[in-house]
Amino acid sequence: MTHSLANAPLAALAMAAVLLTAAPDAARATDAHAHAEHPAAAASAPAAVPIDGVVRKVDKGAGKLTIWHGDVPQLQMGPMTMAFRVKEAVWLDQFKVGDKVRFQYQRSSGGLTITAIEAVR
Ligand SMILES: [Cu+2]
Repeated sequence: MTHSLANAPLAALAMAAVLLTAAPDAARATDAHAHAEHPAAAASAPAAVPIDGVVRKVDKGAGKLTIWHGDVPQLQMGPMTMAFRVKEAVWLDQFKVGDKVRFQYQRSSGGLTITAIEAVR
């Protein structure tokens, strides 16, 4: 069967390509958290980790909430302030500067988007 012989190297090449593409993300995930670029760990894993934070800014024009959060070991993040898009625009009205919140976010090509958020007392 010449077919299987010809296909085997192709499959190997495809596998290598997948590994090569995946490698940079995997490498970055082990890096210490850099403030400028959010950790790849948050991108590759569905960010279902609830994060406690405090609203620092509400930007209705940009449709963004800026939130400070403390240490999040699961996402390899130390305390920092981050700006997020919001899944529901109404959240920009519901939350104000100084509110304590618990939220979850996802990373996509459009940036970081809060997918769930609730007030915390
Ligand atoms: Cu962060």
